[in-house]
Amino acid sequence: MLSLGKSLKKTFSFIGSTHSKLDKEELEEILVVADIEYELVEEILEQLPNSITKDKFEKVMLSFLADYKPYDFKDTNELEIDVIVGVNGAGKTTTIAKLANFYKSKNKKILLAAGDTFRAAALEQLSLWSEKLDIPIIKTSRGHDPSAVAYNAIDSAKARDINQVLIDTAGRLHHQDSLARELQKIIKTCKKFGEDYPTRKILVLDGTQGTLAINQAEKFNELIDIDAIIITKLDGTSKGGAIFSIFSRLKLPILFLGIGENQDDYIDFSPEEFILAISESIFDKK
Ligand SMILES: Nc1nc2c(ncn2[C@@H]2O[C@H](COP(=O)(O)OP(=O)(O)OP(=O)(O)O)[C@@H](O)[C@H]2O)c(=O)[nH]1
Ligand SMILES: [Mg+2]
Repeated sequence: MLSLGKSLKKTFSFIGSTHSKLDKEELEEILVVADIEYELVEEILEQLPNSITKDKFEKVMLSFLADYKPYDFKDTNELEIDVIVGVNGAGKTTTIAKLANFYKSKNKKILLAAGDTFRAAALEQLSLWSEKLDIPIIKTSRGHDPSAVAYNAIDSAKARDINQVLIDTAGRLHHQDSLARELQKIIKTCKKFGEDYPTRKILVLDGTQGTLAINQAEKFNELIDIDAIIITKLDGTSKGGAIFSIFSRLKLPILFLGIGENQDDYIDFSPEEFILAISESIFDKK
């Protein structure tokens, strides 16, 4: 598996050569171009002296992690349900393939649920992953109620000794309000099965969207209380700085980062490593 620093090379490649010291203005420019939210950049700079070294920079950046808690995956054989949400094109369906791959490596038995009944192609896309990964899928025809798909999937998982259900959802409907209602209904349906079957709500964000992704995260969080985030497309962006805003501002755990279109194109995320990767791109090695 690639290291976080290597995978994020593109993100910070604009910095060019590294420095031994920077003044505030120089650092401000670098952080803003990397797409760290401006208010956060100001907060970071406030805590730094005018002549900034690698050590001082790292110390201040790490202080933003105080309340960050990584997601605690319990090693369990009980049935768990993941509902994957996010705006259209964020990478939900591809991320389901990655999650399925991840759970497979933990010897879980998985079932996919094609809860994006809005787009005909969505059904086909998830069916292709189901074939490729050799994982069963529950689907219905286009336009049908996605909550019914979720219900059938969980019901069938209980009967078939399956311990992980992954539910795909639509990113767009005719109206924004109807999408909100649809997602809430899907989650309510999952919860009908009771506390013994925990439902995780995982938000997929497109890493190339930079700070826009933060607004999306706030909206989804208000709507359905997000449990964890996955950020995709970090293989092709220079806006990875938004990740810093996401974990330091929202305090939501980041499960992993997507770095490509295949089922194994993901890397573990550690905020400490992420901060060190930024720092190594900016400052000379000691
Ligand atoms: N380079 C790159 N491409 C990705 C990544 N994740 C997803 N994609 C691509 O982004 C496009 C959209 O991904 P989907 O998984 O279809 O996104 P979605 O959120 O399911 O989209 P809708 O179903 O339309 O809402 C596809 O072409 C994916 O192959 C990633 O980590 N890196
Ligand atoms: Mg999709």
